[in-house]
Amino acid sequence: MTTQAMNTPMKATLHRRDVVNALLADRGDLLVIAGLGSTAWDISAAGDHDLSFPLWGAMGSSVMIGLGLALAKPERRVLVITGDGEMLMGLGSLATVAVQKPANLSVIVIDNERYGETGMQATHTASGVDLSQVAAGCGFKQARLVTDTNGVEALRKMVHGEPGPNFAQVKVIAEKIPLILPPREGTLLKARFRRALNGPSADAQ
Ligand SMILES: Cc1ncc(C[n+]2csc(CCOP(=O)(O)OP(=O)(O)O)c2C)c(N)n1
Ligand SMILES: [Mg+2]
Repeated sequence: MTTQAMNTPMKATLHRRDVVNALLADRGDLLVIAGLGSTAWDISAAGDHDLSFPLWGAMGSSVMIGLGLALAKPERRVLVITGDGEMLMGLGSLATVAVQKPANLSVIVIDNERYGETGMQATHTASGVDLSQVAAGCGFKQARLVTDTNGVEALRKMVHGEPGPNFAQVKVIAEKIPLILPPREGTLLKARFRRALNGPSADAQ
């Protein structure tokens, strides 16, 4: 288990769109779930994709959805990208993932220390709650705190190949950026994801 403790407050330097673009470059057949709000816009800005499932609601559930997918498709790599607010709402899911031990699942929290989507109110990570330590304490195989581009590059390797469950909290600048919306319709998002994953026969299910 590797952890990097955050002992002193630091000023974030990473831009969230750069982080997500880097993480999703050459994504191959990676399955991607995004939490509601800004991370859903971020993965859309990186390029809408049939194997992306951006949540429009269900706050606090992204990790559980990723866990179900990872258990159902153990031969595929699964990435959950979500916000600190969304993660804080579903903290218990980290314990469940650690108990289930899906080796193919990575969870990456884009941590702007704000509920960005609803007006930049401070979240508990702004007061020092360290999500990577929570994940480590639950029993994730890896739990990292990432603050620079080298760390982001290393995450690509983690997401695509390193045995998990893996967790990373990436500190990003709290900035308002243009919305890039994915398709709005849940039925469409579900159907295209299932078809891309399971082939045309998925339509009948
Ligand atoms: C149950 C529930 N509570 C509150 C909201 C309103 N809401 C939508 S997005 C969001 C903030 C998300 O913050 P975070 O996950 O940190 O994402 P950010 O936009 O900061 O990247 C909130 C409070 C909601 N959609 N559902
Ligand atoms: Mg946030």
